[in-house]
Amino acid sequence: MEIKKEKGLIIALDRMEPAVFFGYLGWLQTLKGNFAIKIGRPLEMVFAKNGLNHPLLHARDKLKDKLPIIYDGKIADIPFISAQIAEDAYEMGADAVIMHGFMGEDVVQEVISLGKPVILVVAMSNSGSTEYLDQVSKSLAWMCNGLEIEGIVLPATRPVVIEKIKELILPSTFIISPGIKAQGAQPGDAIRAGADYEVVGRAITGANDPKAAAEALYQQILES
Ligand code: O7M
Repeated sequence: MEIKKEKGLIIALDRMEPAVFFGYLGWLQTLKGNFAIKIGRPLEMVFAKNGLNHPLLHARDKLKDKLPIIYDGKIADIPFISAQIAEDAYEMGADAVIMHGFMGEDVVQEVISLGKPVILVVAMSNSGSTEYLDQVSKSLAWMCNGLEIEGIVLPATRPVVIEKIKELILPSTFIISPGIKAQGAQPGDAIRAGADYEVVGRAITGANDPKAAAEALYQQILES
């Protein structure tokens, strides 16, 4: 499914027991609004460890045409390998893949040549992002403008970075922003700074009622 450029919530399905994930696949189908899910290495590891099929395959079975499925491999390898990883993710049901840009335009171009949506990491939510990655964030944003990048990742923990980079990107590029609650930002912080989506993991997966937590966060996003 297409990831729209409008306010929404991306639920990060990180490390959790397979049975819990299967439960999520049930209630995720019933969400009303602009939601997406993100699956990456933590869940891949859990499923492999338990001898199960890749979580993307399970997500595709239950959620295809219900909400976008994003593969967060934070891909960063040579062009040949990066494109292979992305290709497998798309084949297993990913509607978009997340990759790094610091490897250079050749890698990004090779993944884009698969003809499917790509989201590029431009700055990250951890404080260490300022040591190296932030120093090339502007260049990464400019690179996106010359390529068919659908969306970029910017930190909710540093809204000023969202404001500054947003000025440099094409109006059609969506911004997804993690760092809410568990990492210190408040719901709505990133949206007010110009992000389209907030990405939330533990504040949902650690809640007593994850579905209610997701719906409440989504409401806060809409009101921001
Ligand atoms: O809400 P949390 O802190 O439990 O989870 C945040 C999720 O966002 C988790 O899946 C991280 O891998 C991801 N993330 C960050 O926390 N910071 C970043 O800078 C980038 C990401 C991310 O999703 O990158 C694509």
